[in-house]
Amino acid sequence: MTLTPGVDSPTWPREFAERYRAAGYWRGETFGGVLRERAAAHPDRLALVDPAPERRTWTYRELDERADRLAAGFAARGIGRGDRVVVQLPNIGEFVEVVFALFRIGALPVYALPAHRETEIGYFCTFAEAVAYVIPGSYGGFDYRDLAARVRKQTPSLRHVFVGGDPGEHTALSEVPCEPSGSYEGPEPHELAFLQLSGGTTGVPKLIPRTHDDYLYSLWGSNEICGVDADTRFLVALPAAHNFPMSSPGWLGVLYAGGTTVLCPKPDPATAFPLIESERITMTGLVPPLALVWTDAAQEAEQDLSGLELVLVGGAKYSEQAARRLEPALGCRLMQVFGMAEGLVNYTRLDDDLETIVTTQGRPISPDDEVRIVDDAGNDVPDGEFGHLLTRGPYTIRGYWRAPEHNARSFTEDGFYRTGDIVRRTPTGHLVVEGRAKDQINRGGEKVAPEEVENIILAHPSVHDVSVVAVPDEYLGERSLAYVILREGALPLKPVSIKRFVRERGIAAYKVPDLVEFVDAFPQTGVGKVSKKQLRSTAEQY
Ligand code: AMP
Ligand code: DBH
Repeated sequence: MTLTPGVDSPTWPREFAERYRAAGYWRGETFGGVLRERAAAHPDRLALVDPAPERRTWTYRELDERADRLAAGFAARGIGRGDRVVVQLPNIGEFVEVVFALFRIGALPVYALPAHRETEIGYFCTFAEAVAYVIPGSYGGFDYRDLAARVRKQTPSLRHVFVGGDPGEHTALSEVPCEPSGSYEGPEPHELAFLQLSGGTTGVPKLIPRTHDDYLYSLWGSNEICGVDADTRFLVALPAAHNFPMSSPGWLGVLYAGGTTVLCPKPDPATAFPLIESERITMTGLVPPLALVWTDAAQEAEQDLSGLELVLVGGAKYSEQAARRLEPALGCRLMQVFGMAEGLVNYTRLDDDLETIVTTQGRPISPDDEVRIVDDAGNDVPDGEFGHLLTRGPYTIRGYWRAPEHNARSFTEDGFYRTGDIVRRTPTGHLVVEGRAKDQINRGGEKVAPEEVENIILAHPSVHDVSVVAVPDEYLGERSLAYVILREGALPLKPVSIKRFVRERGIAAYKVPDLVEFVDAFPQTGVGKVSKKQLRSTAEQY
């Protein structure tokens, strides 16, 4: 289970690491150490609020102590430095306790989304050789304990399942904490802190290795840009495991600054607006479809939303028209954010003019974020023209976890990450996202890798071939459409039976195709490959 630096996860060449340290970006801190320092500096300040079903709160001292006791309990069960632990928790206080406990002992959380099912979880546990898996009991109408039992059978490395709630056949998280004995050695700042998930373009999701040094820089860099400080009261409206609400500036950024994080169980206005009023929320982050819903709902809201100072919108393209409506409707500032779990994050700035805020997706956090915009042949395009976005910098990974072949395609030889996004740079250095070259569907911020869904549909006995593409959608931006060719002689099928087949395989619901169409053949490219481009333009008619 040992990790080999540079092999399991490619890292920065030494001269880059030295430069990032010398520039003061990498401060030599760890997550566990930061919480300890904040708890010492302001023990009684409120760190965390979990409002449902009854309001629970944690001061910095309480969070620090909880993390310590939980860390000691994990260590006593043999979980240690470098071990991977799949954490699949919704927006509940246990999420924050668990990840800080793991940070402290140097075990690596692998952040699964609550929507993930057997296909994804089984893969994460096997591929990461996870030793433990943390779940809620039953949540949102789904029983994660059954899922864990099935995954455990197929994953020899998995020794523990911890449950926040009624544990059933597994171990209750509440039984884990014990007296801290200081028997473990914490991680070094340059070591991995966790594995984040990529939206992906391939058959299986990629794991993104982030270090304490690099991720902490993205946090305090974001805090400076967004004006996060000890008075910030941040609402985590999106799933807490997602990179955007975690780090841009997110709940981790807010804890770094000594502010207060409030976990929102659901992102709809009926749940979020009362919390904005009662918890005096000042800041939150939303994906574009949610921002639209909030903008509309604010007109008739009975709650006092006047405490809200800043709303960040990102994850998918936010239309200019929608962006113009947000500030007047919610009575706060808007900031667009264009980021990726692999690293690079761009923000519009608080002092940008309105036109820049509503028409661009911002500029990078760091003066040392290198951005190249290139044509198909890899040559830089003149400023102002569209091209492929490549990037490298102090918080952008140099490669995915254990994926050398994929890394050879996704990174240039000199370490630039090929984002797959098509962008243009304005004279002020702001980026405008024009589109995407990668094979991915962005369903209102939730990313779907067509190949992953295609592989599942191909397993259907009546299916000869399948191609999954994006269809424009007014609300989500994009939805998914599966073009299916049936086997010769197969009985006709209804779209719903394909959807049911995918769902029954145990996969996140947002990956089930929104639409299914049966066709006789796919359009081909010159060399006889399926032309996704042409399929997409056919799909535009939807
Ligand atoms: P991931 O790599 O899964 O973290 O997803 C990051 C991707 O989301 C980016 O590469 C973009 O394709 C997309 N994305 C994120 N924010 C924005 C935004 N503000 N506008 C357009 N696309 C975005
Ligand atoms: O979409 C993303 O992955 C994303 C969007 C905004 C992100 O990772 C981020 C900000 O940090």
